[in-house]
Amino acid sequence: MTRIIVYTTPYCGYCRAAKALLERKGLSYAEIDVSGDFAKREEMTARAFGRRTVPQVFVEDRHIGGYDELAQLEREAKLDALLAEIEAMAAPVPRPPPRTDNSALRSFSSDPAVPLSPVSTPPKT
Ligand SMILES: N[C@@H](CCC(=O)N[C@@H](CS)C(=O)NCC(=O)O)C(=O)O
Repeated sequence: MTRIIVYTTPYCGYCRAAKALLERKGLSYAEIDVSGDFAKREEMTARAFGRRTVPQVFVEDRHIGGYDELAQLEREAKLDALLAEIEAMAAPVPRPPPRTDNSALRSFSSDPAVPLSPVSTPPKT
C-alpha cells in the first residue's frame, strides 16, 4: 500500500480540500498537523523544497505539492498512474522462496573421507 502523507493545519480550507479529494478516491493517508510545531513545519518545508504553505502532499518520498497540484493531477487523470508508478518503485524486490531442505549446507560440509591438503607456504627468499 502506498504511503501518502499530508502536512496540514486545522482551519485550512486547502487542507480540507486535499483530504476530501484523497478520501473521495478511497485513498488512506497519514496526517501531520504542523500547527504550533516548529520542527514538523521545518521538516515539511525541507521536504517540500522550501514551500511553507499547507497542505503539502507526499507519496512515499515523492513531493506532490499543495492542493492545487494534487487537484490538477486528478483533473488530468494522472494521479492514479502516478500512484501506481510510485507504488511499483517502492515494492520490495521479490526474493526466492526459502529452502525447505538443507542440501546446500550439506554440500559445503567437510567430508572426513577427503583429507585436507596442507597449506603451502611461499619459499623463503
Ligand atoms: N496554492 C496552495 C495554497 C495553500 C495555502 O494558501 N494555504 C494556506 C492555508 S489554507 C497557508 O498555508 N497559508 C500560510 C500559512 O498558514 O503559513 C495550495 O493549493 O495548496
